[in-house]
Amino acid sequence: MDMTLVRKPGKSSAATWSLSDWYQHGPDTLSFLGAHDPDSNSAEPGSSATALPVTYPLGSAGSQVYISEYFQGDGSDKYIEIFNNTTDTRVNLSSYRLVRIDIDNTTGATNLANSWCLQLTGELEYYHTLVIVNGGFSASRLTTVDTIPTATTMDAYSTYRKFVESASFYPRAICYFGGNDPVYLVKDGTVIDAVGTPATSVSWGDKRAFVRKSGKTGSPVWDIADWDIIDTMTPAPGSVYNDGSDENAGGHIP
Ligand SMILES: [Ca+2]
Ligand SMILES: [Ca+2]
Repeated sequence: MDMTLVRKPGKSSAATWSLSDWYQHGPDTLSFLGAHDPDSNSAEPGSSATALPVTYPLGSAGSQVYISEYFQGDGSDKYIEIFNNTTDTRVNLSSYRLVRIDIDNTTGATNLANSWCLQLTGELEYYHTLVIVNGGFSASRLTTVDTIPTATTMDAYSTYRKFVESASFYPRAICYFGGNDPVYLVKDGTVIDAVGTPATSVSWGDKRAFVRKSGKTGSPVWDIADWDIIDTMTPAPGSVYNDGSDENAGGHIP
């Protein structure tokens, strides 16, 4: 049997081995190495980052709700956009979480202490987006983000809203990703969508925005071919923000 087995949440040692106690992954799946979450429901917002869903198994692809945009610009100009792809269903987000995994820029090692999980709440109207944005973003640079109505709490019924994370809450926020820190969308304990690649020091997202291509939906394993790539800054030296690179914020064409 050439595969990787990860014991399921809620399962512990048993005298008789049962395959049903284990999630089955492809051979040499290393993303769960060094961490285990005995209860995948234990990670809540504001909790310590000790029960992070880096241990969550890969699930089926997210087609109802998925990540529609990732944006990393200058400084704290960072956001993640979630899209409700259903045509007639207001989705309750309480079964969804966003997870940012901090990866060391030099060694490529996973750093759980600086990673974070955000429990989503409230409802998201069909064909609308929820934008999670770093509280330190520049309103003069991210002019489109600035115009999106702000949800005061994530309990607000959301049509085209942004949720602003605290600017002084590092690392307890999603929008503190660098160029090599993947972001996952987790539903009911399994990863249904991903931006980025785990455990590499190679930068894939620095000063870039990724906009999900029309016709593409969620995928638990990131494929850069599914995304349009936008350079948010001119190349160094003298790198400056590219005006309008956030123009896709808050809207999505599925
Ligand atoms: Ca990093
Ligand atoms: Ca968008």
